[in-house]
Amino acid sequence: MTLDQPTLERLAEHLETCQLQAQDTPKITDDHPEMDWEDAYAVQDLILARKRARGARIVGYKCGLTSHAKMKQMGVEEPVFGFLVDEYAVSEGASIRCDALIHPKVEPEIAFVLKHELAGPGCHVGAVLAATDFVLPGIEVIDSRYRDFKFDLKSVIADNTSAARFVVGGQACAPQAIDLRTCGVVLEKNGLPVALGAGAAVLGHPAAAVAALANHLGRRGQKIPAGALILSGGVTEAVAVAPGDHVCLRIQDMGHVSLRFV
Ligand code: OOG
Ligand code: MG
Repeated sequence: MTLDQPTLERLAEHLETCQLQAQDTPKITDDHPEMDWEDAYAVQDLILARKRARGARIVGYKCGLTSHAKMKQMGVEEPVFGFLVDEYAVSEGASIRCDALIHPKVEPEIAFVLKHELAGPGCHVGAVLAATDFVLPGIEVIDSRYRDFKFDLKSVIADNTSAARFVVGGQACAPQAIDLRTCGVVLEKNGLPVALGAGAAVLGHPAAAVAALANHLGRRGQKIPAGALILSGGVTEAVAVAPGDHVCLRIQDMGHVSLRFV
């Protein structure tokens, strides 16, 4: 840790206020170049603490920058992890107000729901599949609080990895019933396919992203609890959306889920 507690708390307040007021900010490492990884996750934890103090409930976790398409799009090389709270969840087919967001983008993801807890270190794809109750399609709406989505890894971790909204839906499937590597992923905007991929784009197998999350939490003395929902990371690059857009994610053998932006 290089930053003191008052600075960490000030940064958490600043980033969460930017989220709640839909205002952008320069990346925080501009003013704090000495910030380290622990500081970055400490700011994220303090944002979660602020939300919990107002009654928010944690519903799960997200993995980010787990595909080459996303790493290339954002110019970074390592996965990052964030939390999901109930205020981010929207229902299938919901209309999302763009005026509550800065510059939203959508990502096609495979969501996991666990029936057993997962603990790292040493968590692997097999352990994830054994602990998974079902998988289902999920659209993540990301909205970096940083101007023009320009950030480095530490800044984006502090900003809870751009988390803003998510929806899951379609067909819940047992993980053994589907080949999560070869399943086709089609993201449509206004009826046209705008991004295409397959599950293997995410670290070779989306369950590997969940294992990486369990190992990350294990290093911090935490586990993924039973019942948690995990977004395993965008399969393709993220696609910008604007009022009037309708977005539909189709995943082979897993049905579809959609959202509207107003
Ligand atoms: C960071 C969040 C990335 C994903 O699925 O890769 C992410 C960002 O690109 O703003 O959620
Ligand atoms: Mg994502």
